[in-house]
Amino acid sequence: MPETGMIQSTATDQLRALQFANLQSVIAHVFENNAHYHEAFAKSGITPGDIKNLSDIARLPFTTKADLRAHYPFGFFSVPMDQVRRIHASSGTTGKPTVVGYTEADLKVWASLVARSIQVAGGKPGMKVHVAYGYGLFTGGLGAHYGVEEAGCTVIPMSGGQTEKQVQMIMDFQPDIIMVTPSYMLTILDEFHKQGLDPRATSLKIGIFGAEPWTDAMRHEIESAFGIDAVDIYGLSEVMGPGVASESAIMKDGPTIWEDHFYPEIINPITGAVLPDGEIGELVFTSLTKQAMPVIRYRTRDLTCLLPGTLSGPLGAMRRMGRIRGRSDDMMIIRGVNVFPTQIEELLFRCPGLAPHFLIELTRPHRMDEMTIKVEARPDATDDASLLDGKTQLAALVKELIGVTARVDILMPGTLTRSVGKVQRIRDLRTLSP
Ligand code: DLL
Repeated sequence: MPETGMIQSTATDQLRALQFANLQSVIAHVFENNAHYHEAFAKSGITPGDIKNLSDIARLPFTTKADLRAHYPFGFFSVPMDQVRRIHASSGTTGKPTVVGYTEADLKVWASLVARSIQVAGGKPGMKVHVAYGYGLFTGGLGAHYGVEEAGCTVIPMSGGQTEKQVQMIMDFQPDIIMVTPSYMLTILDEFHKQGLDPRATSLKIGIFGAEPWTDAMRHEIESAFGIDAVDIYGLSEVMGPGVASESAIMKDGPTIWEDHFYPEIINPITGAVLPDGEIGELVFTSLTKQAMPVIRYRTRDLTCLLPGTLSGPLGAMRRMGRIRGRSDDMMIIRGVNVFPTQIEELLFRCPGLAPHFLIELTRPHRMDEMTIKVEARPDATDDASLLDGKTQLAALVKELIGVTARVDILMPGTLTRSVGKVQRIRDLRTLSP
């Protein structure tokens, strides 16, 4: 009997060999069929033949969102339009959306990877899955949808919004699994309370949450409120959509990247240098099997690290990613200190009486950045003294653990606008401040 370590290293070798073979074909494909890459490779003095092993990937130029936008709408496709079966788009905060396309084979791979994600989350054929990610140009709804079918489950294509109806469908259709953003799950939780229903008494067993950064503290909040297992699913439109990486319900130790289809790297966001596994930096992906719109070294702007695989069987050779701390776009620099909304989220769960509904307001009243955390009181926290404690404690924790001074405003329950999809945690009023 070979030792487990030996099996693992064989599986890793096989995975690396598969990745390299697919990398070579994808590079040849984009060099021939994508004007942007043809030019970008030529500029870097590289031809597909120069890529002789996986680490040569570091010689290839990066791709950014700006590159995709420059070819809006369909100029980044690497196949003729008549081979594109579906289009999605991600609406950035400003300007034109980023458009992505899929061939029939791409859609099959996508469905199979979402199905794999559902399986590692504990989903079994025959289960019912309530999909509350938005349907439409956003990849969340339809991406989840076809994966549910591929997993042999029954899909309930609810989409986002109509929160009252979400609750009714959960009560009446008795789903086993829900797929939704974590922030919208909290909105659904409010609705359960509003209707006087017990969220722990539903048929739900598993929640597959993603599309926005969230913390382990939020995981515990959702798990205990609904009595379910909550796992993390990661993805981005430019690379595929939901299901680029997903977390096992047994391990709950961060999403495993489906490395048979996507090659991950972590780079120093400033120098572009590749960082070793375990170090935090910007996540970069290269498509290994995409046809319609492969991306080479796509800079996600998501900050995380790569960790060793922990799944059993052949999937165990695939690495995990740490929880996303945030996107570089969401990083606030308060008097020289880098702060992410997830850091605030983590801390507010430690404070008595504070609800997980918060908004960070940035102002610049005296030419100095100031941060105000507006956070709601929990509906059951009516006692002024404990709320004052929560407020003082949050400000103290933020000062001690993040190193910035924040003002904390406690709001009445229900004051902040609720999310129906991706939540917006920052309101930047700095340009408006005198
Ligand atoms: O949000 C795809 C998706 C849908 C993933 C449903 C998971 C579930 P985009 O709209 O292109 O695609 O946004 C991608 O969302 O670069 C991250 O910043 C963030 N994101 C996605 N999943 C996670 C996650 C979809 N699990 C951007 N944790 C990504 C943290 C996430 N951030």
